[in-house]
Amino acid sequence: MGEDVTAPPLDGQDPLRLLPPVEPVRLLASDGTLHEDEAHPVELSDEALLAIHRAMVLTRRVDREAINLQRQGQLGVYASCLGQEAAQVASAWALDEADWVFPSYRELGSAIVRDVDPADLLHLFRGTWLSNHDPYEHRFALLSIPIGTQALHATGFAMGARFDDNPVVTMVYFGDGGTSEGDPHEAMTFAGVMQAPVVFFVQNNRYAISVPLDRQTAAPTLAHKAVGYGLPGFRCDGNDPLATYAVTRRAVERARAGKGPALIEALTYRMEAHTTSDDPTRYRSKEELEEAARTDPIARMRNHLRQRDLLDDATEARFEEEAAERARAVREAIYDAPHGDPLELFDHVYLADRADLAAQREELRAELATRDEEAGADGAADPGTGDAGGER
Ligand SMILES: Cc1ncc(C[n+]2csc(CCOP(=O)(O)OP(=O)(O)O)c2C)c(N)n1
Repeated sequence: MGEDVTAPPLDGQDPLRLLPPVEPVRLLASDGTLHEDEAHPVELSDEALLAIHRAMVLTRRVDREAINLQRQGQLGVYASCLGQEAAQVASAWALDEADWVFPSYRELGSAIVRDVDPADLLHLFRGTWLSNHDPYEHRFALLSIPIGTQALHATGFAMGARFDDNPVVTMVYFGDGGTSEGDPHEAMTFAGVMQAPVVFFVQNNRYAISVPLDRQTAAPTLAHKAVGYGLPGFRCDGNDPLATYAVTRRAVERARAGKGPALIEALTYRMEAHTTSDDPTRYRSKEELEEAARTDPIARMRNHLRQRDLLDDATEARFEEEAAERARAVREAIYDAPHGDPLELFDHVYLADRADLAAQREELRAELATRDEEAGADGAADPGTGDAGGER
């Protein structure tokens, strides 16, 4: 009692230093013109700029192929990243090779930057396996479907690295909806207290399935939430690859220098459905979509590279052809890929056996045996149909 409750924090620093400017950092106008900003230097070579564009083109082409594969019954479901290519590719580009990425289910673009074979990720959506890539080889963790859980993994990993004096930074992706979940809240609280070298990268794509941002939070912006955890908040135009890179690189560098975690809000737009199971026409208008198409990140980067004479017709055609070739390879790897034994699911949950899991395993085994018997009785089993839902 009697204490001045308005006293500044004990370290005497002004807490307002953590507040993000409300205007997001934007360096490329939608026609591709660069407006340089001394506070956000881009520092990317011409080769790197072209490589970022190439990765975005590749992401878009493979994303389209994944949707097609789902439509043909080869994937159970797929979560498209159409429109979010810059947010994903440019942010992943800001990491060093030894740094780690903790993705949600939508980060095809970041996976491509980490050289993960997209087909390896799509096995999860087919239900053949949990994912095929080696997380250690690519420093890219397995996709996380439960919203926001990966924020805890990234924070724990970053704390571990810090205890080991290993200069690794982790970056975790989650959506605007994820900011309402408990796990990112706990992760950011912990990261702030422990000064873990983790960058929380929120792709604000305006929707959590059908829930728009204004039904998600009453905060002025998502980046403002950072202050409550003692983290600096940053905002960038997530459809501007140069701004996204510059802002993320700064956050990564300060984390590596021991200055602690940060929260970045990248403003973007999910141009496809939430997943292939969703019908977005029920909650957003054609006009809104047309407006969003005008901020297309790939068109913006293409215009920029054209303006600087870094991209010509031949290079563009080569990027498109390479992307088509990769999409063909993904199709070949996924089409009719044999499903594993569903019972293997239980083998990788805990190191030691557990009675509850053993009971669930037995329940599934019995159910599958009954299904096989029924299928055998009416001759309906046809493992060659390619139906990802029915086939095991
Ligand atoms: C813990 C948990 N609750 C609910 C769901 C169902 N669910 C899947 S995606 C989603 C919305 C997520 O929205 P957002 O975090 O904005 O990410 P986006 O899908 O837009 O990339 C929900 C509620 C889930 N996967 N996990």
